[in-house]
Amino acid sequence: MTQFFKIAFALSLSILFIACNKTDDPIPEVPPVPFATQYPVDLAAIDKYLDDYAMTVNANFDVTFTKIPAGDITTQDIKQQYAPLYKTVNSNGVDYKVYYISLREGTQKNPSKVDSVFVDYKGSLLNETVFDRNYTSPIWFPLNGVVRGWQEIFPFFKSGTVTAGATAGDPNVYSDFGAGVMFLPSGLAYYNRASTNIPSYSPLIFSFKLKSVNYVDNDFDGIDSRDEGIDTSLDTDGDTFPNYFDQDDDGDGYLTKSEIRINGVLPTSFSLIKDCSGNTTGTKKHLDASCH
Ligand SMILES: [Ca+2]
Ligand SMILES: [Ca+2]
Ligand SMILES: [Ca+2]
Repeated sequence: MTQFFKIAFALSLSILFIACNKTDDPIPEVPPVPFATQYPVDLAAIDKYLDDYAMTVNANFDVTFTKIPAGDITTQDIKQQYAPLYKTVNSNGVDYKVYYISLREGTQKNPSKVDSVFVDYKGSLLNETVFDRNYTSPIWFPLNGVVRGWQEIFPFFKSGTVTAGATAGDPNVYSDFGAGVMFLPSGLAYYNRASTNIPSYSPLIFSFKLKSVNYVDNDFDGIDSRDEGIDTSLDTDGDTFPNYFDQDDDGDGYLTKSEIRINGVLPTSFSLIKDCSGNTTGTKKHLDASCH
């Protein structure tokens, strides 16, 4: 890996740190409690919320939560309405159960955990406080620059189709996009870092609409990060820089970007990259140190 990309890698980590701490009015951190101590508290609170609240979804996939009055035994709670799925996420030595609801999967591009997503979303606390809402004009976020829970859940969804507005200057029209809800334990959100609207150790609820996805090529080697073993931090040459942050993946001294070119042109998809025999079925050239 070149010195430039070692610097770029370090820089990206510092950007991530800043993004994780972006708050309008930071409040001093409280000492962190052990993650394994806080997690069962959060999970119990989330489970109770799913039992105590009902959820309504309108035609635009805007989500509203309503507390079921005591004594009301006819209104279905969220578990009964939607049977939330969950993903187990290991972080800081804890296996977190992360509930999510798929209202619609979407049809087009699904992001990896480092790609950028263009989303409408609403964030709320379990006490009904809405701490952030953007349901009308989507915003771009790099998934490696926001809370961990987003990285884990957005890959289950896809964007939809985009068409230009009827008249020049009209906003794009998005249809068939993915839409869902996630319920994050605080250990996969801001944990002990409080902000004006989010107290320390707050589980967070996000409802979202995934309007668009941009595939990211973190090391500019011509291969999207999602095709470079992002989930396993694959490191072919074992130099401690994962392939998606390494310009010479197999460490043979030849840049990936030059190894994968076909007649001088970068292939348009990972599957088209050649192996040493000129086929596409064997070990790709940029992952095979014995050829270039
Ligand atoms: Ca790349
Ligand atoms: Ca490497
Ligand atoms: Ca190489």
